[in-house]
Amino acid sequence: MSTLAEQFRQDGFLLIRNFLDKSVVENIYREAREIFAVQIKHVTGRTVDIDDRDAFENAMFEFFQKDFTAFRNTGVTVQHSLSLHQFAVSEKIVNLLKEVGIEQPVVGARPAMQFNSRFLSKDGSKHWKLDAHQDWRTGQGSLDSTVIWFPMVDAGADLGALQVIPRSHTWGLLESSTSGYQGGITAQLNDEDFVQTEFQVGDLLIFSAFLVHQSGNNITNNIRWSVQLRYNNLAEATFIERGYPMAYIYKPEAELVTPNFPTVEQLEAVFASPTPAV
Ligand SMILES: O=C(O)CCC(=O)C(=O)O
Ligand SMILES: [Fe+2]
Repeated sequence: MSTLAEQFRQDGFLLIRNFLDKSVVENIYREAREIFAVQIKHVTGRTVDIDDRDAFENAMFEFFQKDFTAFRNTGVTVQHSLSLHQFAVSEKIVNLLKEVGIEQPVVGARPAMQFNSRFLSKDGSKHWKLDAHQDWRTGQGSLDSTVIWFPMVDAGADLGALQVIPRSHTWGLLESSTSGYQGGITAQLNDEDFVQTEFQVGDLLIFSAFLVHQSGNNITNNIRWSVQLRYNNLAEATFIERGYPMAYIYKPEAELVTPNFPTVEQLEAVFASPTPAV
């Protein structure tokens, strides 16, 4: 057995240095900011330089304050970006999954991105970071279900990079206050068992969906931009036996999001010209 797979099975995670092409990460990060910039302009009236980190992130905070619904929807839209999805099924990632023993990977959930900052939380709530949890509880996929996590900016303890408990993937599914993302493990955990991970752009963390982990504490004024990818193994026996359960529920809104929209005139305008103005 390869040593990489051995170490992964033993520790429940691997932090692989300089694994990702920086330009690929930068591209996903850039597309995310470009998408946000459109709504920042729309909501705040500001044209922001996406390469001026502090100015851009201050505009993010202002956008969050001014229109929480648009902010949340834009955050979800960012998770649908083409660069992120392309990356999530890229050869590099698929090969890594196979290398750690996921023989037949399948996407477990939509690729996700997080924008962690206390300035992106309502009423001083803790909702911008996640308490100790195991991703398996939300995904409920194959027993070797695997998560990939990496920041798109250099991230250490101050920016609140992920904290993990090595080898906790063998502890079983721990009691938790909810199967959703808010709340967390209610079983007794020792703070000192958590290891603070630290990343340069290009480093990647891959871990078992049973590994206990939590968000670090971002004490900076910047946003911790990170990506989470989840996979199951189609070849894993209990996953087959359980009929490939899919616990992530993905469904349309029951009501029209924008009442009385669109008008016939708006549609006519869209379809009128053979070369629509962009
Ligand atoms: O990025 C984080 O701080 C936590 C992410 C995480 O654990 C998750 O999305 O399941
Ligand atoms: Fe998680």
